[in-house]
Amino acid sequence: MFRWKNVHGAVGASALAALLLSACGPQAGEGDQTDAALRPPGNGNGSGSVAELMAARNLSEDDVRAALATYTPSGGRDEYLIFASGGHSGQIIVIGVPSMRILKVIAVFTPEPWQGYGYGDETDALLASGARDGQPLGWADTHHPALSETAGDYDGQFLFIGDKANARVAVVNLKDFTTQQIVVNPLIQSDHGAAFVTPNTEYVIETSQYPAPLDGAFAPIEEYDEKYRGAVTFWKFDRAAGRIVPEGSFAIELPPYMQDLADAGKLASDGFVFINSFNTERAWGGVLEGNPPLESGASQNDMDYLHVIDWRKAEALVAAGKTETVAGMPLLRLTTAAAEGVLHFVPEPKSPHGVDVTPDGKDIVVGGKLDTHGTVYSIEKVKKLIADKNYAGTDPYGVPILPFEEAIRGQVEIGLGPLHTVFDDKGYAYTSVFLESVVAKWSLADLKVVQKLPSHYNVGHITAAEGDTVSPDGHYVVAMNKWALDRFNDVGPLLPQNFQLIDSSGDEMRLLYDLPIPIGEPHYAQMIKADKVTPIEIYTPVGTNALTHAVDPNAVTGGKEQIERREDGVHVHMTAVRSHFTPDIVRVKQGEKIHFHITNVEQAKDATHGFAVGSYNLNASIEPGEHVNMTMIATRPGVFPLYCTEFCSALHLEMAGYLLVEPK
Ligand code: K7E
Ligand code: CUA
Repeated sequence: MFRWKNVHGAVGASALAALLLSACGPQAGEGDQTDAALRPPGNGNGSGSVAELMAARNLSEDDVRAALATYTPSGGRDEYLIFASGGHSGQIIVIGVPSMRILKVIAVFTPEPWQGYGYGDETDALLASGARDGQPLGWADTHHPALSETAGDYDGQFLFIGDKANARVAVVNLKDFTTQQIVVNPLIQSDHGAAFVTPNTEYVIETSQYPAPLDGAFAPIEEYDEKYRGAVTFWKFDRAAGRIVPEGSFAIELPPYMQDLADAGKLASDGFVFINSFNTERAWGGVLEGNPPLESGASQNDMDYLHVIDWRKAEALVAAGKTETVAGMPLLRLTTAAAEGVLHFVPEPKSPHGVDVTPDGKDIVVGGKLDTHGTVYSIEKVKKLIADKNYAGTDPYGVPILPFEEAIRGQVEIGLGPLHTVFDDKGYAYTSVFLESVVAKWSLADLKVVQKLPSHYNVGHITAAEGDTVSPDGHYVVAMNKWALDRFNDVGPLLPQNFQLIDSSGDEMRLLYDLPIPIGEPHYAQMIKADKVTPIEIYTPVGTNALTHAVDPNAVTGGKEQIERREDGVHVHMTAVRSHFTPDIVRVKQGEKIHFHITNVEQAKDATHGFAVGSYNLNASIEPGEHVNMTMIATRPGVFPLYCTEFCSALHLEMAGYLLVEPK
């Protein structure tokens, strides 16, 4: 009846488990627990026996088993961390596994008030650096986070994420979980195959989605075939500096197909990048003009093209100066890429979506979307076809096409709408099947499905423990569901997304937990062993700027606080410590510019202070040892309380002062 060995987390020997085994008989509730039957744990039931609690809440043994596999006592730590895209919020969500507790929201492309992100000089400038052609952007459509890798393994140092709507990529430092950089791609107007990294994080890959003229210029849509293009950008990453270096980056021009997801080869396929495409029909809509809508125009062909890119060869051509500079970016032209063997196509069934390289790098799995198969390409075969120049033809842009049948190892019949695939340590792949709302587990060796687990509902991406590395852990899979329907209390017409934690350690997948995500649609996430990430606990030395990770030139030490009038305005050199600001009274004249330089001089973990001036949109979060700079112009006269916004001590409410703006 029980299969404790399938439950990850070693609960079998616990006293609670023993009690459960003795206390409860067989239960009916296999599989889904319907919400209508659940009763809250209150009403004194929590003090009864486990059997009584189960009966009172109508919990099955499966429910209790799942609870034991995820419950993390107070003070307990999680074994894995998920870094999930925050979708439309433009942020990143950090989630502990197996508890599924949300641990942090990392502010990336949008302001985050609690962290004071977007309310001070440095983070204002960082967000402003993400403007496109001077247009400030108030949101992002974040899709794919990518952890930095060393030798194909997550190394826990950096995190990257792409913004589909505005073709941007951001760099997050996992030393303090803060965003360091936003780069705007000058060549393309939207991206999707972003961010993905090469096995040693030499490059962060960003591929366009919707074709447009590459120089950002206008061209009539009727000139789509001639003037519209896609591109893949290889952003050079300088690990020591923790920054993308635009000067060392390059791009490759691609035909005006809609390039979709990307993955970097590793081990056997090291040196390659694979990018899916759809709309090789080059349809562009125009429903009022007598054209078919894009969705049908783009779905005519039985095959689209998997792009196989030899990035080391491209790198060598760039070094040899075989590029043109377009929009400030060295660009390898399509004709050069095709002629020099940088770019090859392999047909792929019909409007594919996910492309995922297996842990050994030998196979590339493509999800069919409008096909029921997962197609498994063999890099060995692909390499041989390329070496032999064994082509089935060329596309209209002269790109050689490899013969489909000779490039694949086989196909696996998965179901309706396979999208994304992740891997475990036992030779299994897990594919999200959108239309069928299941996670399909299949064997890489014989390409046979062994189990389908219902998801709730419409699973999009899927992530696995260390799943994109050369050595996945195999413990957990998370289905990232687009629809939640009947899973949670109703909260109006816009429902949360639903992350479902699945135990994948045993022979059969088991559903453990549902986590609603209420801030956007997180397309993708990566899951890393928690002990690989070793963030700092406080900023040291005192006065460190979180953006530069160096002592700020304006850092203030105790005893050196002062208010100084300079040519460029009033400089307030301030310290924060439990429970006062020094200075606490700031007197200025209407119209003066004020520069606040505030150092939290504390070195105690978690001793954060906030700093706010109401009515002036000033808001900082100053972590222990951190220094922030904020600028304002005292346009309106009056008396403005300034105060600490974090309940930092018993005398937190007294951690306050005044900004006095005297009328002219
Ligand atoms: Cu499938 Cu942007 Cu990876 Cu959405 S994408 S799910
Ligand atoms: Cu410092 Cu409240």
